[in-house]
Amino acid sequence: MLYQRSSALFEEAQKVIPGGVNSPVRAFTAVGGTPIFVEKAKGAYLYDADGNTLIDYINSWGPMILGHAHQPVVDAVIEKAKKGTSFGMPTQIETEIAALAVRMVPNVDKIRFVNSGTEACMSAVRLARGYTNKDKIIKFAGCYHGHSDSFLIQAGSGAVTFGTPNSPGVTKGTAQDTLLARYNDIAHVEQIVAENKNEIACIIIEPVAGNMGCIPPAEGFLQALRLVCDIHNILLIFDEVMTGFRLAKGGVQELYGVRADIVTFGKVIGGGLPVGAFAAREEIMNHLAPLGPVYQAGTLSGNPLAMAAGLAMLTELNNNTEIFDSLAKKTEYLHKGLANVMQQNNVAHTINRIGSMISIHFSETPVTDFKTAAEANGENFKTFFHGMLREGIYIAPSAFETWFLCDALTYEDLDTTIKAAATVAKTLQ
Ligand code: HOZ
Repeated sequence: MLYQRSSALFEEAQKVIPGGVNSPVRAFTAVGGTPIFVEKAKGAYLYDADGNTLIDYINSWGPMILGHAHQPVVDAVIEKAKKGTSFGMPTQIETEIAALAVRMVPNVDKIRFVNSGTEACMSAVRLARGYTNKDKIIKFAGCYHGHSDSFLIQAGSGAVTFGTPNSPGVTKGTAQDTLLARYNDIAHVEQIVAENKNEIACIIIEPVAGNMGCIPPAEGFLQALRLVCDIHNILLIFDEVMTGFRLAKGGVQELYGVRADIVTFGKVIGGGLPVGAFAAREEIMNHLAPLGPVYQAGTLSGNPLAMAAGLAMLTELNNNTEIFDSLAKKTEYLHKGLANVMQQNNVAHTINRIGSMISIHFSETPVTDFKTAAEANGENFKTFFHGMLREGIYIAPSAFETWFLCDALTYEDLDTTIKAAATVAKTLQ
């Protein structure tokens, strides 16, 4: 495959955009090489600036669960755009998507739309602090809740990919209110809670972690967290930016039968347009301005194009919940195929999977938290990434990310992917 045009475009971009990208992981720094510039995408395929076709396992980092340029979503956006693209005033479609979202998700009465997952998590924590009148929060090492200051403490995703899990620019004052726990380690959470009695407003967690590769919660872990929160009057925030409307209609709350106090969304809820949201029971949400004292606002919040894309997407997922099962089956098929080729070539590996989220760590031991994810063989990951790319398969350019499957993928695509992995596995240690 040739990347001449992508290389030239990257050169140009670097002159006017820091690192040539608007989000760091895209720069390929972690795996080396030149980022691929996309021309267009349709269904499960990306078409790049050099005329290459790639099977896409990122799907814009999650939103495109039905595949790229899905016709009902595209049509909804075009129709809306003809009527104006932003008003900064209420529109009926905001109520329509809000009503649908709160019907689909358990334990929430009201939802507020924002523009990104970062904004959703940042606002959810402010709401939790305002509601409980407490300052400290617990987050988990390797979890990523966007790039707002409180969360850039041992953060996953791009932050750890670039070796800055604690970013310069975050003040000591902010950092001291973020307490750090080990994922899947309830004893550690209990210890931190005991050491900070009556000071913790909320525990925020990716209930299925997706920013250190894919790491599902250990059995009983989410239930135990719920109990700790109930006992100590702490709000439990599920960051479902990746998992919401992807793993099930009602997300992880539905899948694991565990209730969260506040849930944050992004990605799928916007149908590929910039949308985030946070939702909770009425008594919590009513603390938000204009009803309550906790301030949060945005000119483009509830933007009509974004709402139209999100509504078309959620409507389809609500009407056809079989998609979640069919995606899970495809992901299981891919898992088995990849595991087989790695075993046949004696490559140490761990594949974690749940629903349509999957990732591979080149590790002999189970990957259950940030430490075990970070101990995996990074060189093998780089070789694997570039090998797959040469074979026409696009996976995330970092081991600290998850692959997201889309409904447009066929079993033929999956077989092509497994065949590619068989070729690449021969080059791994
Ligand atoms: N941090 C994002 C994924 N976890 C990457 C977003 C992007 O580069 O588009």
